[in-house]
Amino acid sequence: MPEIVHKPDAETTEPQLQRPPMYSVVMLNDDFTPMDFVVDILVRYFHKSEETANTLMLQIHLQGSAVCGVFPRGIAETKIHQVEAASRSGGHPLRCIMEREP
Ligand code: NFA
Repeated sequence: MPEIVHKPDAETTEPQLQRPPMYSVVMLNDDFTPMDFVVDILVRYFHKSEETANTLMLQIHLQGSAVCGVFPRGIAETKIHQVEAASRSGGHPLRCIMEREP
């Protein structure tokens, strides 16, 4: 009976030299967006607990900005779009930027 010898797949034998570039989504403070609205955004789009969202919102308020999450480029772009679309719908100027990680 002929023996079937499986050749290992390239992806399991080749060293992985590159990871996808990652981007921080940074939320910016402003003087107008209500604190409760920011907390709701952090819970809905960044999956923070109510308590973590409150702490993060205060950090943005007091320090000017904070990282809400780190994602591959397409996911980071989508988060920013979702946050800004929800904010404009609510009549608020809340903004996020993305920063490439080292
Ligand atoms: N600075 C805003 C206020 O006093 C609250 C805020 C927090 C806005 C975080 C944007 C980001 N209502």
